[in-house]
Amino acid sequence: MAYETIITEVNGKTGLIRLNRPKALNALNDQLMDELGAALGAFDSDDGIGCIVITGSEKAFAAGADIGAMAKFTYMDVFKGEYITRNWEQIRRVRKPVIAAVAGYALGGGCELAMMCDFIIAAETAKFGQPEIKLGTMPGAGGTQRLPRAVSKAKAMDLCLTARMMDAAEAERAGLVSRVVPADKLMEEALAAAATIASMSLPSVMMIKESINRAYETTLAEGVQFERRLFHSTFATEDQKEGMAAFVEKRAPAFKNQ
Ligand code: CO8
Repeated sequence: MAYETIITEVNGKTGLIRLNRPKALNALNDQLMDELGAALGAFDSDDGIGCIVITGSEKAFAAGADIGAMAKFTYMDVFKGEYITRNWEQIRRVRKPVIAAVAGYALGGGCELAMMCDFIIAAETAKFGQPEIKLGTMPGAGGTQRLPRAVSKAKAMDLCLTARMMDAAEAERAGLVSRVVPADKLMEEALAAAATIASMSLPSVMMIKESINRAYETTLAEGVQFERRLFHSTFATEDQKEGMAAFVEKRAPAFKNQ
């Protein structure tokens, strides 16, 4: 499929998606979200891919939903048409890990998109914020829900109510991003992390992602039980036999993703 608002490439076993609306700082419109959903779905069902990276440009991961496109919408337009939300669920359905490599602005829907990924690696230039309040609206793709889970209620309130931006160092201290790297090392670092993940046993990778995400949806006792059942099921895989045999034999494992 030919895309107009994103660029996709395959880097070893990593599927790379670059948001590409540079003149609008990668503002997220329906076309971009549809193409992003299609690209994620294609990489997720490609046996040759073990991890996915989403990135933007040096200046912006994404500066939010496209304000120009939204400006004139009525309540019924957004309610009935499911403006921009229609393909967001596709991101949550991806079963392989998705890393957000963020440089520059990740604002509004851009911050929400980054938070829907499994973890965020940030360049020192990254700036995160939920400035929708300045537009007379509010976050609509998880900002008021995922941000407090990631950074605490206090910081989420501060960011959503004042619209101030948080730099990469503050985002790392707050737990929103897993690592901060120099801007010129961002893609190297993100692709190396993705390659490491893609070298592991894919069934284990998918089960770990599913299990960590379950922690946000259930009680501790239920979550631990869920984890235990998945842990047990890894003993039905060839990769568990191979991984443990390789350790005992002091050699590198050769996983078959089975
Ligand atoms: N939408 C559309 N166009 C944008 C957006 C945007 N979100 N952000 C920037 N642009 C455009 C600008 O209009 C400008 O275009 P042009 O050159 O044609 O005038 C171009 O990108 C460059 O932007 P600036 O000249 O403003 O660049 P600066 O470096 O001066 O400023 C900022 C950069 C600070 C990022 C500034 O552009 C800005 O504040 N942008 C808006 C940020 C914002 O408010 N984001 C939240 C949007 S609302 C939202 O995301 C709701 C999500 C809901 C999800 C789903 C709901 C159902």
